[in-house]
Amino acid sequence: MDAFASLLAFVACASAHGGVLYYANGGNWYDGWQPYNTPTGQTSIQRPWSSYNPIQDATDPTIGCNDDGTAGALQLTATVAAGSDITAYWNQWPHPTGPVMTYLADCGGDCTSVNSNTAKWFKIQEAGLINGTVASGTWAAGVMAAGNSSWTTTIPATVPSGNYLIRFETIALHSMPAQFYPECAQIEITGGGSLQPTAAELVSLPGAYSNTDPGVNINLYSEEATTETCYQIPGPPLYGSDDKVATCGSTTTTPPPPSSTSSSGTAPTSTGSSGSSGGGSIPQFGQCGGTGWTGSGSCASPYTCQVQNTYYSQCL
Ligand SMILES: *[C@@H]1O[C@H](CO)[C@@H](O)[C@H](O)[C@H]1NC(C)=O
Ligand SMILES: *[C@@H]1O[C@H](CO)[C@@H](O)[C@H](O)[C@H]1NC(C)=O
Ligand SMILES: [Cu+2]
Repeated sequence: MDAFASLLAFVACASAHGGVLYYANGGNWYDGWQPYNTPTGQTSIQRPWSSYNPIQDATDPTIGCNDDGTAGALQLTATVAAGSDITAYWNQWPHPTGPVMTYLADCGGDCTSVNSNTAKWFKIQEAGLINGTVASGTWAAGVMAAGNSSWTTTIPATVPSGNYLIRFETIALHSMPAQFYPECAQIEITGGGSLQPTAAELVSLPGAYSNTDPGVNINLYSEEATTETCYQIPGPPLYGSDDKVATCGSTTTTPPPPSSTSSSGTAPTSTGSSGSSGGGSIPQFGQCGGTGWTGSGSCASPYTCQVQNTYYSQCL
């Protein structure tokens, strides 16, 4: 291949993958990291990342934040209210098949000195197969691609205030091995609650995923995929959840059984209008209920408020 052809191949390859370029929260707009500009002088809330290319090993040392784990030279931190929405804007997202997840890790102080490979992560949002079959259904990554290549997550109102790394991730399943696209930013959460993640909810990255996880080692073109409607999202149980919830399309998302012991008598302050139909304004994947949730309204049509766990209901 001559130099020009290999340059073309490089450009085509780069444009076929991606990463987060901007964030928005509470009316503020934050530049992300620009991997193909010089790092010198770049200020961003995002942790520097070097490549649009995917990570294709679930145990890769860069799977935490698509980097060596360290902060940028001029690293910024965004102040984000608990209970507010934060949106990550990716480049034109080309891979519509796979889950989207969001994690937090408490830095225990300023995140800038924290290596993400030593962080303990908990998952605050996840969406996998939205409807249909593994072979031909709609996936969260497809919703992201169709939604201006952006993904919005509500910072749970129950999360304690403090400095956190936030990690948006999508896993592209169109080829094998699966392609991981993790992206991290530094935030300070204010006005938070008092619900610490449990030991079972806290994981390391690398550590939380294995190449044999059913949600990682998956062939979308197999015979079974044409009838399979469940997909097991990799990683730990969702924050506030006692059990892992399989996503089998929105119609079969099953809430964990009510636990009289874990709620210790305190009824959730709001559970949203579980199962009731749209008409409101909360978008797909937006929070619509759960302990400590103080928002109002109902899901935008055609979504319904589905209980994920005691602490979190979302519009699906
Ligand atoms: C599947 O979900 C997508 C995204 O929410 C939606 O646009 C589509 O109409 C749904 N398809 C079916 C068959 O329900
Ligand atoms: C779509 O995303 C871009 C950033 O990639 C942003 O500048 C633009 O405002 C977004 N458009 C809408 C309608 O949200
Ligand atoms: Cu790609």
